[in-house]
Amino acid sequence: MTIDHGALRVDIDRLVGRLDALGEIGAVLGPEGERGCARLALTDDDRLGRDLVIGWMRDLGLSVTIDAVGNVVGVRSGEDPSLAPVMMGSHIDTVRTGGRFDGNLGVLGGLEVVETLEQHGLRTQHPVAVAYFTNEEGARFQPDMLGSLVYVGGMALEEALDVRAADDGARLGDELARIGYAGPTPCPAAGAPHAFVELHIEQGPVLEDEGITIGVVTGVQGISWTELTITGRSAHAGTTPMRLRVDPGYVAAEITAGVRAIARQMGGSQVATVGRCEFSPNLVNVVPAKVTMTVDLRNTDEHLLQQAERRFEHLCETLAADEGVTVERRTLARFEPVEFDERMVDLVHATATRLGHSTLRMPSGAGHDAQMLARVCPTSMVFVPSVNGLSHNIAEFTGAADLQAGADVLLQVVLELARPVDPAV
Ligand code: HGY
Ligand code: MN
Ligand code: MN
Repeated sequence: MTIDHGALRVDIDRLVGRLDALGEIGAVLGPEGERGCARLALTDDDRLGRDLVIGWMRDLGLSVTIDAVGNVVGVRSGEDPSLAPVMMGSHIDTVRTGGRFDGNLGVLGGLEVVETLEQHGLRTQHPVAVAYFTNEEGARFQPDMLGSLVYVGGMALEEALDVRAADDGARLGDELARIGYAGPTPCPAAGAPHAFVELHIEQGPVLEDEGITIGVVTGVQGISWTELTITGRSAHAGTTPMRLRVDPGYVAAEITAGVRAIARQMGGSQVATVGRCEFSPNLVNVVPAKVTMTVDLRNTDEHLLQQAERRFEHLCETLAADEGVTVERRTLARFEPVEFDERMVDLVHATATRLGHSTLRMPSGAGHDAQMLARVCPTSMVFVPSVNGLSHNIAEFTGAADLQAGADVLLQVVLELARPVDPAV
């Protein structure tokens, strides 16, 4: 039977149906009708989401493996089993104020590609795989992209299993066992995929601002996460003169403003964020004893990111000396910028153009599992627009037409890489 491979398109209603079903697990409904999602890694909701997706994988006849850090891979056999699979994938864990598309689209878009191939009885030379990786967000356990980092051999399994959760101190390995996802498959993975393609929402405003449908992702910017523990001296808020205070709360505020100033002065792609800041004892009439906070610095250029890190470090040292506090630093994540394989980027670009979509080559501001898979195989990403540029926000949204465009590009890219057995028309 001959099939016009180039004319194949995904079933957008089926894809949106799965996105909605998965989005109901850990659903967070907002006052304006926003429909977000909170499924922090290795929580009971994460387990429910994992179970649901594995069920869909098995319904599609995929052979499913779970590895020792909880990464799940479903494989559709190819004509030549000796060939490495073309892999699609992303993550299904979310941040606490997450949306229904971040990560989920890359996994469920991959399942939709598989189901479209099944539906048309289309066989491929290479096996085709769909994966979801553990703890991509890094919201509960750091670093982010932990599962895919272990998968590619960038972090030792034992080290990953011993990571403690930022919220309740739970050990990652214990949580993995508790939810039943400490799998038997060894990691790092025995062999690398033939190629890896990740469909993802942009999570920023660029595509929407420029009226572009497909982001052709050229790489991922560098990430530097630091946790600071600032220790001062708790004292009475009423009786302690300002000149006698050793106030970590003041230092935390100066660091928050200071890293923002560094990013503003450096310009370009430099960004700086203080996302977590916890006072202790956190009481209205007590000069704090201690503050724990995080600083997230990113830049597309490694040298500029190092420059931002040096300026941040100098700021901490100067404030500590002036106020008399101690500042302990702990690196939570540090990844250099990644450039994707030029041929893969060109393939995404040519495919999106062939399908008639507007395109823009762009780096990713967010971290993704693709930046880890790029260490072991040719990798690229397909972006679709985020309404109002919002993500890590329960108002995150991408319309069906853009979802369809992204999934169709994914389908055609994977077809090109996996090589159909049936002759094209
Ligand atoms: O932080 C990030 O960029 C990703 O969402 N983990
Ligand atoms: Mn993501
Ligand atoms: Mn995210």
